[in-house]
Amino acid sequence: MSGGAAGGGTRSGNGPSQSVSDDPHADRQAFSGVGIRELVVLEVRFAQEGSATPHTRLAGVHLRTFLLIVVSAALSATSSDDRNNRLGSRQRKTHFPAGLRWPGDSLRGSLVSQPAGPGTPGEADRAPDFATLFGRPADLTSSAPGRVNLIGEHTDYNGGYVLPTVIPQKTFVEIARRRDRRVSVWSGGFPGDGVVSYELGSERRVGGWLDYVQGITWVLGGAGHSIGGIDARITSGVPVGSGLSSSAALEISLARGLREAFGLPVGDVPLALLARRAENEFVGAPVGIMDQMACLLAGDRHALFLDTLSLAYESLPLPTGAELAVINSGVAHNHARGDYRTRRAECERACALLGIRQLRDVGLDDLPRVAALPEPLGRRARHVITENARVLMAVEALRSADCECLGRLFDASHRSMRDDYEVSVPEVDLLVDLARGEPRVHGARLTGGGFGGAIVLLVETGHAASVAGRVADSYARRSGRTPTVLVPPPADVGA
Ligand code: GAF
Repeated sequence: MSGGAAGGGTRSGNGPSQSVSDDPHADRQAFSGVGIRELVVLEVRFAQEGSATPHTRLAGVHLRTFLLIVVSAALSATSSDDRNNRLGSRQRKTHFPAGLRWPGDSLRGSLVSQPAGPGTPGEADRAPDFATLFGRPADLTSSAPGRVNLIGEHTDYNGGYVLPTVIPQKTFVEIARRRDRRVSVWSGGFPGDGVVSYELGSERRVGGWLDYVQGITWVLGGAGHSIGGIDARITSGVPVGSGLSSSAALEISLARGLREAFGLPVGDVPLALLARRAENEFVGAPVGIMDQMACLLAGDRHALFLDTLSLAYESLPLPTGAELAVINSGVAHNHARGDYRTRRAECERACALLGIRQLRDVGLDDLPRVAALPEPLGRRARHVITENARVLMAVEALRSADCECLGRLFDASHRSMRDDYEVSVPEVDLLVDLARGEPRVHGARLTGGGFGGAIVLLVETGHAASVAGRVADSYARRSGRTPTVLVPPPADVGA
């Protein structure tokens, strides 16, 4: 399975390089188990309906897998009500000031340099190094990877389940402490901007890439963490506008670097929550918690099974029988149009009509009630409910190394995102169709927020690079777009 290490960093300066602590499971919490009710209902529904609908075809999952699901759920289940009561009080409500504009791809598309490789600080050859920019060496280098979500899309802001892993491409932030409270930053995505500066405590949204940096210093200061000024140099290989979490990779690499530079007593999960808060409240993007948690905690060759309500998580090894491939469609998602915000608002409206707090509170047996919602709310809610069930099934497929089942879940997830949640675009559908036409592909789906971006494929081991290359070539011919194979990373292709 291709994939990069969880982001961490090295410390430099006068002495030899030092490792910045990046154990992705340092403050791991036990995963609390899944609700048996949803799983039994899912099984019954499949038994009743066979493969009559796209949502039951998700499913072409065989009986053995179902029995495994039910038995393992029975062993670890907590009652749905108990779980909701226990977790409900921990959920924070975030308010988004009216009129805030989404940061948009004007930022996301140019935040970091595109062509950087997976294992280097990602700089273009002629990019100035830290010493050239700031006249002294950096104290430390911090990093965080991008992420690819295997399944569980648009579930995180509904209190649901997600299953991301990391990609090899990373964002790097080199940092040197200053004696004053000035923050001076250079970004490889905006070399023409030169070094941009502001004072700690005077952060103001400017509608550009600097907002992500300001958001992190703003949220740390607001939470009472004592930081001083820094010089910082940002480079990245995480492609922007591709649904692979370039924003969170920047937030987390910077937050992690500041934690190290100033010895901040903040654990990984609180740091992820602060980074999400920076994006929600300073940048103005109403994202969920998946990306920050994945960039901080997901590990190489492992999927992070995350309950976004309790923030309990578990690291699950990816099966050795299959590899991932990730292909960027070359269609940059454009959340500036507000599509993501619209979907989130539709979910909230569905909840209001159903009389529930969030879509996590309903399961597959509520689908008849959900179907009575006005369009498109019924389909939006159906996606979230069935996607949550698919994540739980995917977890069981991972546990039993059932790649065929996992692939079918990928396919079903894509259909649900395309038809019910309507976050795909024709180019991405074409990529998925081409991938599905490959005999060694178990499944393929749009990954990330959608409206463009990348697809993730589950491919028989040993064939990811060749399959991805063929799919990308065929897509380029038919769409006129320029796709990029990100996983396996270029260095691995043909190896
Ligand atoms: C974006 C958001 F940032 C995530 O929180 C998540 O909602 C995702 O879209 C969709 O699953 O990446």
